[in-house]
Amino acid sequence: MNTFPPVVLIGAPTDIGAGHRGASMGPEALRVAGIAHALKGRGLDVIDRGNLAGPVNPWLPPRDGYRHLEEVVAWNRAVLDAVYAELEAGTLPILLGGDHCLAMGSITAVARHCRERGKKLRVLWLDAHADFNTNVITPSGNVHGMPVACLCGYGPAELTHLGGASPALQPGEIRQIGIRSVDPGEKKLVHDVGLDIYDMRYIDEIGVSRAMKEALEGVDADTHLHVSFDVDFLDPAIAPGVGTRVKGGPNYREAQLVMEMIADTGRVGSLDIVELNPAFDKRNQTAKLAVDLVESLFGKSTLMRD
Ligand code: 4U7
Ligand code: MN
Ligand code: MN
Ligand code: MN
Repeated sequence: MNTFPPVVLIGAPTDIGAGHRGASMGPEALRVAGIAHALKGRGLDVIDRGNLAGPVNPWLPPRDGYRHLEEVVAWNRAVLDAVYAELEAGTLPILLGGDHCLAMGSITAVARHCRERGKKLRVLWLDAHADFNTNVITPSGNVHGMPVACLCGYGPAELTHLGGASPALQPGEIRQIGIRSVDPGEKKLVHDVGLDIYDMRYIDEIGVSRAMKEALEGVDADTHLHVSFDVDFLDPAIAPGVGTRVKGGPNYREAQLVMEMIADTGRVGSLDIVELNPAFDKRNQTAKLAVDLVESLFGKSTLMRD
């Protein structure tokens, strides 16, 4: 028997923060890959709320180190309101992105919810990238490379104060897993901030199992676990459908083990699935893989282990 509340799918079809077009097709690709059916197969109640609306992508060059800042803010406000409403209603929101800038809205909502309920928050950031750039150090101006920095209070007021108070998140509340691409300025900033990063070198040395045990340390009955799953976390050999491929990511079994160990905590309260880009995919294989992994995240496993 699962102990999950009803899960709610919220599509955010935009690539407003990305450097390639196409993540806007992510929500539909995940639906076509059968995400609702798969979750129902886990015994969950699933409600698909359809897609949020927001500004079109004007596809302009960066201004003051940000591309499309105004549109990024509009999309994140919509995400924040939608995710917060679900948490208030006691459901488990799954954000179908969309690019990773949208995690600012979802995590700001989750953080506000946790503060109000006196719950502990732990964010697991599964990604090839640290997403800790600012407008000064960014090599691209793309805001999907900045959400963690903004959540921790480093960024423009429009984004750092999305939910009112800033920072939305303390660096100590987040664990990054699978990281293997960090830009030069970003490297110094994550070091200075003291971000807890389980990069691929560390995972290679100690293995997924030990790394995940460490990343999940301190998660207890009072903890809300938010998983922000950037699909480029996965090795591009198994997940080509992303805009920013970085070789040397987790293989199929390693990724499954990550999800299975998160599931074992029983504390998953919200999820982002972002950066899926069907324009780069082959026969929707990356979307299907993401759905397969999400099944594990919600407790699918080969054997009964309790
Ligand atoms: B994603 C990058 F320079 N760091 O800032 C940047 F390598 O959400 C990539 O993790 C950011 O996919 C990738 O543009 C953002 C680049
Ligand atoms: Mn990312
Ligand atoms: Mn990434
Ligand atoms: Mn990306």
